[in-house]
Amino acid sequence: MKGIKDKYGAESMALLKHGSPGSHLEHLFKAYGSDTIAEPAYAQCRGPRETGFGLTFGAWVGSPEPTDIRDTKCLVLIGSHIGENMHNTQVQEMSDAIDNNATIITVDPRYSTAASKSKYWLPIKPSTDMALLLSWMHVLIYEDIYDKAYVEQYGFGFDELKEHVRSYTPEWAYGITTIKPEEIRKTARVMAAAAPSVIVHPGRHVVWYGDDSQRSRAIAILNGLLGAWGRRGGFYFKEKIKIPTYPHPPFPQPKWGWEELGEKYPFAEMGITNEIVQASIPKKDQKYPIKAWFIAGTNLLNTIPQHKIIEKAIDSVEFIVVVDTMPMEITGYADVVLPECTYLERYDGIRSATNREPSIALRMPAAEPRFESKPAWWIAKQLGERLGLHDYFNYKDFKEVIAWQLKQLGTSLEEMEKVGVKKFKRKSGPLFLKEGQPYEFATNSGKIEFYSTELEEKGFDPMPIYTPHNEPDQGFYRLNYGRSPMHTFSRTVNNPNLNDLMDENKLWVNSKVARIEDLKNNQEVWLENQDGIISSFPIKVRVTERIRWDSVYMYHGFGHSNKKLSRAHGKGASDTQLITKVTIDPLMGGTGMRGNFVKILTENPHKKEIVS
Ligand SMILES: Nc1nc2c(c(=O)[nH]1)N[C@H]1C(S)=C(S)[C@@H](COP(=O)(O)OP(=O)(O)OC[C@H]3O[C@@H](n4cnc5c(=O)[nH]c(N)nc54)[C@H](O)[C@@H]3O)O[C@H]1N2
Ligand SMILES: Nc1nc2c(c(=O)[nH]1)N[C@H]1C(S)=C(S)[C@@H](COP(=O)(O)OP(=O)(O)OC[C@H]3O[C@@H](n4cnc5c(=O)[nH]c(N)nc54)[C@H](O)[C@@H]3O)O[C@H]1N2
Ligand SMILES: [Mo]
Repeated sequence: MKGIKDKYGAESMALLKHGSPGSHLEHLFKAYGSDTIAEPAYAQCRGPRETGFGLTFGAWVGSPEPTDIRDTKCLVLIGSHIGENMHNTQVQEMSDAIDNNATIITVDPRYSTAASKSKYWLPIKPSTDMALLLSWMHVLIYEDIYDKAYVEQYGFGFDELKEHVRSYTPEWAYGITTIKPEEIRKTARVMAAAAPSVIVHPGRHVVWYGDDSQRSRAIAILNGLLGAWGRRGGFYFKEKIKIPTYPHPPFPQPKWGWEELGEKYPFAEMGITNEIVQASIPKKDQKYPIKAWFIAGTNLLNTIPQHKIIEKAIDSVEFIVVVDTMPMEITGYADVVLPECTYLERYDGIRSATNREPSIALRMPAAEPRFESKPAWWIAKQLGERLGLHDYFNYKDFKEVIAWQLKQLGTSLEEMEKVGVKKFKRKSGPLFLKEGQPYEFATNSGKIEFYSTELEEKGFDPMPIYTPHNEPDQGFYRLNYGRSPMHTFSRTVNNPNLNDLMDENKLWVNSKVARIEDLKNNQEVWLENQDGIISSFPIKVRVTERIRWDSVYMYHGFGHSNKKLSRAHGKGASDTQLITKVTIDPLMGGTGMRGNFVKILTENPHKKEIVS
């Protein structure tokens, strides 16, 4: 790290991180002089939705989502498969909503678990959601069933929106989405009848087709028309406790960092992982060259699409450090692996959550770290001291930092070790708007922007438009993927208990496709994508009516190639390996990953290579 700093400047060392270890290393990096930091939870996850909601309501959705699912009368899920996507609070609140007879509308080309709990399942043709969203707006506006008082008081640009969606009739959308016009009208009326206790859910993993910020804006606009933001059963005003910063000298000011790397994308508000990867491949006259990577808690090869580019970047950088809890694909590329102990064996930063009531939570060790593993805070501190940054790590044990912070918050380590989670009283005011209450949104106009002044200023469509996306060629199916309820991304497949529950993913194939391709249940197949990339390992077929015939589906996170993962190695296929094409969101740089197509191979394509 010293060498990189002396030779190229600290900015040339990038931190790619996710989760708790990331915050300790972020502290180290800022002290060291680098703000070249990014995490996949932005450009591979929820970035576009924050842009879309930010431009409309002047506020990020944020995490956890301030959705009042518990009290909603109508929940609309657009490719958000809560129940398989195990965001616990949302799953629990959704089951409360089901008990309360809330209407659930699920838009998904797949009959997800959420779809099975829904009154309306709209099996949309993949990639066409924008058409449905625009025609829902059309129905709400032209049937005069939107929340007029709310729109009049808080909305900006309604007349422009009304004109904009005039031609987006349900009949128009039918031809694109395959959803019948009467279904579109009926579901729009159901939403309007429930309003304002209705949630058109923002989703979470929303990097799909490249126009994702705009699709998220369409979702935000619908919520605005229904008067759902700041209303019971819609979205509540969240509140969070600010954790005081443990005293340290000010950080040095880097010459460039994540912002400059993402300067092509005017609405990027966090580091873009794929831009860091690109900047690590040397080019002529490079303004922001990256020479080394520090990776903590993110398995890049299963996380960021376009393996070829990542591998080229890995070959180009001079030095790679990986902090991980176990041997993964990424640890195989490291010059140095620093083994972290697991979350059950360490203290971490205090978690402060946005909820109806703000709360903090303590992570503390239940057991001693094993072998040579250490907590990330210890790793960061040891490195910091060797880099001459003692003043930024002015404590013996991170426990002292936590104890100090908790004291400032009027509690103590002793109390938190007993209670684990502590709620605080709200200070920011009520959860919801009162009837007619004046309210200023943090947008240019101070209102909910149906017409975005910021997008107009920067030369983008001020209101979302429908753009057709690529379609599979003959013999190819769209590669669709999502969460396994038993697993977290690619990180838990080797865990013995979770591996017992699910040890491989399967390829969901519609029975019509199975007939055409002559496939049987549990038959092993290989997949070849539009760029000729073939899955390293076979995947078993699951014949089902629960997926449309134009796509196939698999759980993300399987098909591990590191042999040290004794249970996970070679089990199932990796969706990431087959995602070689991305469509970048021009607003914030997210990688749209759902424009990849595969054909199904029944003969082992790798066998031939071995024989010859
Ligand atoms: N068990 C478990 N839960 C998790 C996670 C985990 O790893 N494991 N990860 C968490 C994280 S970080 C995230 S971001 C969330 C992600 O969770 P979500 O945002 O809910 O889900 P995705 O995985 O993006 O979406 C998968 C769904 O989108 C559907 N879909 C695919 N294409 C289209 C389309 O064109 N239109 C529509 N309408 N639907 C489509 C798929 O059929 C599938 O049902 O899950 C969180 N929860
Ligand atoms: N193809 C495809 N790509 C995706 C997605 C998808 O659905 N499909 N989903 C995207 C989304 S929504 C997200 S949020 C990202 C998530 O992306 P990542 O967070 O990178 O997900 P994982 O692949 O689980 O990699 C996590 C790594 O952290 C390690 N790890 C686990 N716990 C700890 C710990 O306590 N300390 C340390 N130091 N390491 C730990 C694991 O061993 C593993 O190597 O992936 C994105 N990428
Ligand atoms: Mo995510």
